[in-house]
Amino acid sequence: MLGLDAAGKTTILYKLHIGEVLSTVPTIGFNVEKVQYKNVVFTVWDLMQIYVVDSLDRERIVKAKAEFQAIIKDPFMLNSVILVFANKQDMKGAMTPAEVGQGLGLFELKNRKWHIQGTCALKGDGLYEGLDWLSSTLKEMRAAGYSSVGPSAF
Ligand code: G3D
Ligand code: MG
Repeated sequence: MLGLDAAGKTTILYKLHIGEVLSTVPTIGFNVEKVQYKNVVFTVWDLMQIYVVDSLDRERIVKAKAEFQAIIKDPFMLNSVILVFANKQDMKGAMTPAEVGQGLGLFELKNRKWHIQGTCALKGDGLYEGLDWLSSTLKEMRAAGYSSVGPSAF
């Protein structure tokens, strides 16, 4: 999970580890390298990337875009699926998920599986919708024959 400082990463991880959501959804297990959700184990570093954006911070979206584009163009990231959390949707004046997607250059991405999800990490809103997308997308990819995902030359 990546994103600029104060985007909400720690808050999201807190919610997913030990927050109230976890106590009501006991099927979730998390550790640094692997995420298990609905019987699908995600190996975080090779299958997916979660990028968190502070939707309130219009000034830093340019910086967030530069960081995001550098990450997803890394050779090790070329086949990974990308989930973007447009966080802090509870705040008045926040960019909509579509505006965040525009700001990051998501809509110009070719041949990548991506999804943008509005979230409020403080309440946990949207986090599970995002993980549901990852879960079903990774299942589809496995069904299509990807046993592991990485640069095709390897
Ligand atoms: P980071 O780990 O990406 O650096 P944090 O970000 O999770 O530490 O969050 C930075 C600040 O944003 C924290 O505020 C946190 O409470 C707040 N925050 C995170 N997610 C949300 C959200 O969805 N809505 C709102 N309104 N605030 C959020 P503090 O005051 O503790 O620095
Ligand atoms: Mg943090």
